[in-house]
Amino acid sequence: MFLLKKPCSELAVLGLGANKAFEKEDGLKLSPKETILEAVECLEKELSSFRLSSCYVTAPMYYENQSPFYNGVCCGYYNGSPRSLLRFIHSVEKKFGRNRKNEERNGPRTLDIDIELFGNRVLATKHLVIPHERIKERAFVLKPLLEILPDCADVHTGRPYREFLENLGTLDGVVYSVENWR
Ligand code: PH2
Ligand code: MG
Ligand code: MG
Repeated sequence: MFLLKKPCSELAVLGLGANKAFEKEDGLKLSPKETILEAVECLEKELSSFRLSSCYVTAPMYYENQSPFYNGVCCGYYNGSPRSLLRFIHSVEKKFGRNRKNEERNGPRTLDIDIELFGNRVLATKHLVIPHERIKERAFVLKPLLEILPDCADVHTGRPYREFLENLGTLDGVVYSVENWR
């Protein structure tokens, strides 16, 4: 009798962001939007029933003196641990020019992928906090998140994320536009 390992897919929700062009090794330049789209092709291979929000052009938060961000949220079922998902995400960021050693905190980047949610899990380690600790203050995450998961709720309080978005008030000057990816 063999013990079959139980498949343990959980719905992973990822935040995507970019505001700096990425020059590939062959000299081809990708706009932030193109970079996210190419990264999505990598993510799609690891996440089943994959879904992607529209593309949101947003005002930079925290460090305001930089180009607008292209943001989106994607989700899909991931068969592995949050830690292994994080390792995978880091490999994708690196493939698209991310170099954590020489970048400013909250500054310009070719690609940023954050784990926002991982099923109903709550996790707080040095390298990974789930749900993402800043999700509730970020319209650039909440708005696309609610587009693909309208009833999604905070695991700590049970409050729907739509209430947190409402609490942020007007999105004028925060979300500049909503676009198609292609
Ligand atoms: N990411 C940051 C800092 N500020 N602002 C917006 N609008 N979108 C982002 O993705 C973003 C940001 C650091 O990761
Ligand atoms: Mg990040
Ligand atoms: Mg981030």
